[in-house]
Amino acid sequence: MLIKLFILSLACYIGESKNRNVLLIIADDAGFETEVYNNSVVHTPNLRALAQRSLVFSNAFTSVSSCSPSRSAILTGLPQHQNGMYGLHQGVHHFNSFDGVQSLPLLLGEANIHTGKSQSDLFIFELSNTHKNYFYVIFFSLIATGIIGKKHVGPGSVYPFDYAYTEENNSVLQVGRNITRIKLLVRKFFKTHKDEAFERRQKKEENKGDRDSIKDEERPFFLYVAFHDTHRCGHSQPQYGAFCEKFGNGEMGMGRIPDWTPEYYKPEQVKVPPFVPDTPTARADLAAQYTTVSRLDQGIGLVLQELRDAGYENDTLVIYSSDNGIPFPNGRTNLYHSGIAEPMLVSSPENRERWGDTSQAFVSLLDITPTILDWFSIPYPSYSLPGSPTDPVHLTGRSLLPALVKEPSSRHTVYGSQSLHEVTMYYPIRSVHQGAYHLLHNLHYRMPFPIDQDLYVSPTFQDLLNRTRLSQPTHWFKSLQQYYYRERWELYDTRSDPLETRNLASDPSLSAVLESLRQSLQKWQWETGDPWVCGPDYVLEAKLEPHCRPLYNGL
Ligand SMILES: [Ca+2]
Repeated sequence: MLIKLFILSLACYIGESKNRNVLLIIADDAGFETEVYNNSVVHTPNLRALAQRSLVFSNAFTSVSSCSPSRSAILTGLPQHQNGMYGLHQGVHHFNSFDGVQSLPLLLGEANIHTGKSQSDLFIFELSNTHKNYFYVIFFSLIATGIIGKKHVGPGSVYPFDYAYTEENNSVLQVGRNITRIKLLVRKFFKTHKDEAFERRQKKEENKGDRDSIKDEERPFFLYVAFHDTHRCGHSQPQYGAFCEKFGNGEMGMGRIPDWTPEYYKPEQVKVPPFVPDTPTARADLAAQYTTVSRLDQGIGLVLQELRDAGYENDTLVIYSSDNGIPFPNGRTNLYHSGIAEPMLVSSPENRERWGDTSQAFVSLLDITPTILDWFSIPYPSYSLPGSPTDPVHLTGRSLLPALVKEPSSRHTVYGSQSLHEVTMYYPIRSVHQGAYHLLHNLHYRMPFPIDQDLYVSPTFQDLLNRTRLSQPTHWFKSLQQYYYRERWELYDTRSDPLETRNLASDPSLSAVLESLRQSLQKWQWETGDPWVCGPDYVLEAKLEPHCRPLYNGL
């Protein structure tokens, strides 16, 4: 009888949620290998279906081309130099955001406090014993937060989630690549969410006896599904192939992911991005990546089906993007276009006007936090951080919600900021991309550009190294020497030169453009409390009135 009642109550919830929810799906190192961005080879029907319900951004960029820094920027709206996550979080790299950072999960989790809506989310019940009544006050955050997959940020106090299945308490392969497990974890999140609402409704009925006051006990939710696909895996689990494309494919020793139908591609089929060497080795590498894309795409399909089955599809803002460029030379860890351009789909059930459209607006992953706060109508709090202790932090990103209604006319600029990837990879770069022009400032340009361990052992990079060493044709658009040693200022006209091969920084006809971009970049650096704002030829004296003092070091 009780079970029947429970099922009946749950059934009542399905389809009647009145909340606004968010599902944020972030892929790992994924790029434009999808039908959504006109790759006609790789088969991604689930992303294509999501795109039909989304505004598709063709000029979306990460502010930093490295995992943890990018994930921290996604979850805080602050660039890495401002939130403190200068490099990778795990192992010896050991980077963390500043303790005082007000991240998205923190703001959503404490939304009752910040919005003053505590009355909607606090209930009191009393238990009597023989002597006196005890009053228990139970606080629930206004918005339930969940993470499934790769977290890769810290400290835990800055990035708290109510429901967490990540590499911190599970195998990252299981929670980030096993799409059946991910599906079941999403299902469990929704069930836990509904069960909690059911319990709250019951408690209110028991303790208040006022049926009219029982409205919607279900909290809104923010669910962050962070796939580990399509990251490489030759560095960490080489037994599963260069992209873990064999993990769970059913072959001997690979295990089997029941919901995954692997799709295989021949090296001669793949579309080689123009910044990747066109060699048999790189093609085989890309074919493996495509197989992993099929797992990501099918995983996204499963997650969206769970959302639909739980009755949330028409109440949930869905955002899909990736954290950084694809793990090929000139991609991840670079602020070149190939390292920062990201897929970005935003699907709002409330704004269907532009479903299936493409936006040319320049948008940033720094816009994700303001977008989600806007969706939940939560204001950004006033506080300061170590980079600018006397100035309150403000978000330089902007909500994407207005773009879902009308193509914006004022989005032409995005900024980039990279400091490290691995702890040994110090190579600070700042950049601004405005309309056709992309300006990069390589602060320590006299050092060789560093290479991460994961890329180093990749088939494509090993092939490039060997061909260079043996003086064979590399079939790459630049030499390794050019890749390692860069000019201090790089200015590209990305419309006439999308591959960014002709540095126009010393072109006298563009001196006004260069100066204007330098000023914009520096203004953003000051606004975001960038400790690198004066480098490499000046020193930031930050006390009292922060300003740059000259070093006379000849730069
Ligand atoms: Ca990544």
